[in-house]
Amino acid sequence: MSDYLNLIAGQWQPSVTGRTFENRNPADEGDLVGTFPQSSWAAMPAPKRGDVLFKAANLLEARADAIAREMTREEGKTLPEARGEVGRTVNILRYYGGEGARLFGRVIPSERDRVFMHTLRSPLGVVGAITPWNFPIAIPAWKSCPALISGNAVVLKPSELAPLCATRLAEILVEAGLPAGVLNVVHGSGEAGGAIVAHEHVRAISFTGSEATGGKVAEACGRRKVRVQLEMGGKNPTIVLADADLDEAAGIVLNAAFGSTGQRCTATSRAIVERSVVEAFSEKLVAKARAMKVGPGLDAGIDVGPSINAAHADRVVTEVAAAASAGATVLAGGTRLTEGVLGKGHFVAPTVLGNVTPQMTIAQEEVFGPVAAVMPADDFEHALALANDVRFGLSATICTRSLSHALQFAQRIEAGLVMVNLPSAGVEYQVAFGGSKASSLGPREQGPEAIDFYTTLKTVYMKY
Ligand code: UN1
Repeated sequence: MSDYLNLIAGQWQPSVTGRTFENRNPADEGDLVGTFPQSSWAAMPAPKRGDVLFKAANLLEARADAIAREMTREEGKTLPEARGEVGRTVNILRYYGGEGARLFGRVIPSERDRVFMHTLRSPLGVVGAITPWNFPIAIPAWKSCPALISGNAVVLKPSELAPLCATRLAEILVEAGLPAGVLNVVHGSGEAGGAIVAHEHVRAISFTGSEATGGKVAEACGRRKVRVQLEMGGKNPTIVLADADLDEAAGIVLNAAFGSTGQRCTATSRAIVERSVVEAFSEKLVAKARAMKVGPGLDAGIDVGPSINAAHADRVVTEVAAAASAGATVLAGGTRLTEGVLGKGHFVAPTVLGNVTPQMTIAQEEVFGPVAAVMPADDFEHALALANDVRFGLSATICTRSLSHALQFAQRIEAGLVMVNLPSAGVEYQVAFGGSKASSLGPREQGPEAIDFYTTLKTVYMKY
C-alpha cells in the first residue's frame, strides 16, 4: 500500500487540504491499492485560505523596500509613491485575509412553518484578471485577493509595461503556501489577455485599462455569458467654490493632478473654479506646479516621475498643444523636459491650462498625464453642470466650507467616488471602488463588495 501525491508543474506534492481518499480493489474490498490526495483550494476552510494571505502580507512587508525600488524602476513613479503602493498592498492582503472569516450569507425568515432559509457563497471556479501598469502591484492584489479568498483559481495577466511587481506578488503568495495552480501568471500583451477572456473555463474577467480594450473584453464576456468587471477612464473634476480655503484647494488639485505623474484613472484633470476666485486659485496652483521637482523617481526629493514611455509623453504634450490652439492658455509647463539627466527618460513638465471651455477635447478626453485644465464657472449650479458634462463618472471632488453644497454635490454628481475637501485620487482598500457612465461596468472592486463579483449565491430552503 502506498500514499500517492499530486503531480503539479513537474513536482510531486501533497494536497493542500491534507485530506486523502482511498483506492480499493473491486474484487477484494480488503485490498487497499493506495491513498490519494483530496485536492481543492475551494474545499479548504475560508479562514485557512486567509492564513495564506496573512503570511503573504508579512512577506511583502519584509520586502517592501526592495519591491518599491523595483516598482520605481519599471513604472517610473517616485520612491515614496511606490512605498505607499506596497504598503497599500500589504493592507489589501490583510484585509482580504480577514474576509476569509467573514464570507457571510444571510438567514431569511420563511413564510412557511418550519422552513429554514439561508444563503451561501460559492466560488465561481477560474477567474481572469487583466491589470494595468500604473499600479503594478496594488491592482493585481485587489483583483486577486478577493478572488482567492472566495476559493477561486486566478489567471493574472499583468501589463507588459510593468510585469515585474505582479511577478513578485505571485512569488510571495506561493511562498506563503498558496497551492500550485491556484494563482497563474501569464505575461504578454493583448494576445495573452484575449486568450484568457476567450477560454471556456474562465468564469469571470476583471479588467482595468483603456476604454477600447474594455469594450472588447465586455463583448467577448457577453458572448460567453460570463461575468465582467471593467474599470476604465476618467475625466475627474475638482470643483472649487469661492468659500473654499484656496491654498488648500490648490494643494488638493496639485496632488490629484500631478501625483503618479497624472497617470491614475482617478486623477483630477479639470479644476472647475468659481469665477470670482479663478485668478487667485490659478496663481496658487501655477506657483505650486512650477515648484514641483521633476526627475527620476529613485532620486531624493522628486515630486513627479516620468511618463511610462516616449509615445505616452509625446501624446500628452500633443494634446496640450491642441488645447492651446483651441484657445486655452498654457499657464505652466506644456513641454517635455530634456535637460541633462532628464533627456534619458520621458519627462513632461507639470502643466496648468487656463480658460479651458467644455467643447475643447482637453475638457472631454482623458490625458493620463500631468495636466490640469482650469475651467471658470458662474456658481455652484454651473460648476455642477460642467462637472457632469462628460462621458465619464469615476471620481469627483468639491472644495468648499458649505455643508449644504457638499451634500448637494454628493447627491447630484455623476461619479462613483465623491470627495469633499480631499483629492479625487488616492483611494482606500476597505471601501467600494468604481464609477458610473463610461468609467466602469459591473459590480464594485475593493471593500467587502468585491466578494460579490467572485462568488455565486446559493439559496438553501430546508424543511425541518
Ligand atoms: C487611486 O487613485 O488610489 O487605474 C487608485 C487606476 C485606478 C486606481 C486608482 N483603477 O488609476
